[in-house]
Amino acid sequence: PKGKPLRTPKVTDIVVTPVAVLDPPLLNASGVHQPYQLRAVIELHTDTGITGLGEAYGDDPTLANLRAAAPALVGLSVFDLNGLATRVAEALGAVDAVGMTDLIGAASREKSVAQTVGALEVACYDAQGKATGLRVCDLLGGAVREAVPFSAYLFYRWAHHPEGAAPEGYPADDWGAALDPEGIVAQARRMVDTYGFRSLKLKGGVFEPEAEAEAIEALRAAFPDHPLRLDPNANWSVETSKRIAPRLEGLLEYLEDPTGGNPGMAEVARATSLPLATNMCVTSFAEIPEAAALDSVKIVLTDHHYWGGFRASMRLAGICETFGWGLSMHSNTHLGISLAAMTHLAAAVPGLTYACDTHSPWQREEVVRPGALVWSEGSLAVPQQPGLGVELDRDALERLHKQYLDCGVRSRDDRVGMVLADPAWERRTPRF
Ligand code: GKR
Ligand code: MG
Repeated sequence: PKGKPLRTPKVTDIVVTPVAVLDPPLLNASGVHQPYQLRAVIELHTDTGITGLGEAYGDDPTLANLRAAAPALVGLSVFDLNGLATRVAEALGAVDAVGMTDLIGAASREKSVAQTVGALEVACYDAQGKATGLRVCDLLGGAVREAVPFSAYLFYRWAHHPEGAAPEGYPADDWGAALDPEGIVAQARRMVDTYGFRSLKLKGGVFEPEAEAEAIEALRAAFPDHPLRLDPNANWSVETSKRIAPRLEGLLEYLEDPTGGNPGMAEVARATSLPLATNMCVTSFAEIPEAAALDSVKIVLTDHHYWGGFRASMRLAGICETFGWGLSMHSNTHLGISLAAMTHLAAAVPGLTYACDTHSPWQREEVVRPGALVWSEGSLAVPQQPGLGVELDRDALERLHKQYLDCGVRSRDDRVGMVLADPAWERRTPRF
């Protein structure tokens, strides 16, 4: 009835279910993707019967942090996000710094707390939306765009996982290998034809930088009007970056993390007119002052999974605006709950003007029911249902959890497959 105050849902229980999903052998600076990627599905139950959904990494340290924080949230209103942050920080106390991958900067205690807050905050927002009938993007201040553009995430890759990496009968996908410019152009063609992507991002740091520059030139010839990006994941030295960057000028909308650390990035920035972007040297608020002082980057990639959630990403957006930096969005292998979260966030941040990254085209398994996230012209329309607008597929959750139990993978380690393929392989930072 009119005037009746909203009964704010309070947390009664949080269930964290790890799942494993099939993943192809995508190559990067750290090695090669394992046959299974791990994710955690979060169900935040409340005393009104509403359940909020969230998704996080599914490696052991992330699960441990989520499970350590969960009991401290019982009784918390899903609208009390400051309370959420305080309770998680207290519950995690002297938590160790954990990093899922060395491709998103150094691990720190601050980031471990931020990752845990971020995962649980998404579930709180989903519950808020379900309680109020509003979409998450509306709770975040309103959609400034109803269609969110994403980029095609191109990877050098093998057709199959190396022998010994995957169990017998493991189903390969039908993308085949992509190990040279022709392979990358063919991959891009399929992505563009299937999804309608505009921006094309090549994951680099795998082969000699000259070979990767050739792939970018081949993409430019095949797609004269598509914005291009290259991301060597800091696998180039400063000298190599300074040698290669001029060749890429006029070809890229941005060069992402050619080299590691703000001082090195600043030196490269002084040597090229290319704007430098990062999800490696600015990955927490603590790293911003150095980047600003050194003028190391022009674009920062946000990611609600490790920046600390939607509100932290919006704070980052404000800081980027202050410094005149652009904002883009980083991705790791993810499922539909995270894709919905990324879409709502990108819809609600005016300054997020670059197409967001997504690993979606590489994903063959899903935990949400189909229909909520539909690709059109490289974009996703923001789901219309309250909250995140996605529904959990319980059968899929059960199946993917069983796959988790059976597969034996408990943390991300891209070295494993690489060493199986080449026992002499070593991670070197930078390699080139
Ligand atoms: O999935 O291999 C991958 C990516 O390399 C990922 O781990 C990175 O964190 O996408 C990321 C990036 O932009 O650096
Ligand atoms: Mg990157």
